[in-house]
Amino acid sequence: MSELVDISVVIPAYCEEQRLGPTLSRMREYLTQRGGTAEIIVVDDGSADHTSGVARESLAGYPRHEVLRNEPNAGKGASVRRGMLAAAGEVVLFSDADLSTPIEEMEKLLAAHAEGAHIAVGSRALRESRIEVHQSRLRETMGRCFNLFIRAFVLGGIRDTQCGFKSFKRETIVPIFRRQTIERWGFDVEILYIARRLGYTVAEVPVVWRNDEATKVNAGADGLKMLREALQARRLHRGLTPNDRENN
Ligand SMILES: Nc1nc2c(ncn2[C@@H]2O[C@H](COP(=O)(O)OP(=O)(O)O)[C@@H](O)[C@H]2O)c(=O)[nH]1
Ligand SMILES: [Mg+2]
Repeated sequence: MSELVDISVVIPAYCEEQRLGPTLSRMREYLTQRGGTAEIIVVDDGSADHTSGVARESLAGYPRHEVLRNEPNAGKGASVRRGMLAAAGEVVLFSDADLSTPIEEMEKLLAAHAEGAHIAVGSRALRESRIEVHQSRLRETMGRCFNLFIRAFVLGGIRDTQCGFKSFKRETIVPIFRRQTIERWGFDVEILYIARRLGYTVAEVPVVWRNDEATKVNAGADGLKMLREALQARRLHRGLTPNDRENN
């Protein structure tokens, strides 16, 4: 691995030639003005458009960056896993390509790490969360139902498992992401469940959310599949204990 940096930002991107350019410019600008060392990793997930080209162009000249590409499309979960395992940050954040949670919200996650959390997850479901642009009514309702189900049957204590803005301290990354098996939308629940079994502390942090209406998620079909995957994750990892942190 290359030398460590303060923070890595991993962006899974599937057919994002429209949204990725502005996102990367904003991230570059923000990370540059905040100082310290940072790297940006884009994982182009077998996009049929110019996602990789846009990523390379937008990141040209930025000191530390990487554009990885899956061939063919493998899923958001698979892409996040690949980026996380390639990252060199003391803290590694993954963020959606549409910046629905603005990049400056990372300071709130970093504050949670500074207070001792191994993992910090952005949340749209806390009283202090600020939803400036909502998802569709249907999507929001399905998200609520999904979270209720997850809370009851898989992972108590976390109100929003699905926000695409989560950060991890270096030491947790290999133990968690090497064990991740779910390659599509259900992966968030799996990595949080593994984290819980391994005894890592997870802080749920209220963030700003400005929904971008373009979406690749199909609330019905993907939602059902995610429920199945969450139960599968529980079955698969329920035997893990904190002693397994070392054996991965
Ligand atoms: N790697 C990968 N990422 C995807 C895929 N579909 C969507 N994404 C990424 O996942 C993130 C969230 O997608 P988005 O369509 O905004 O979902 P929504 O905001 O939850 O409706 C974005 O960064 C997308 O580029 C996929 O098949 N593979
Ligand atoms: Mg989105």
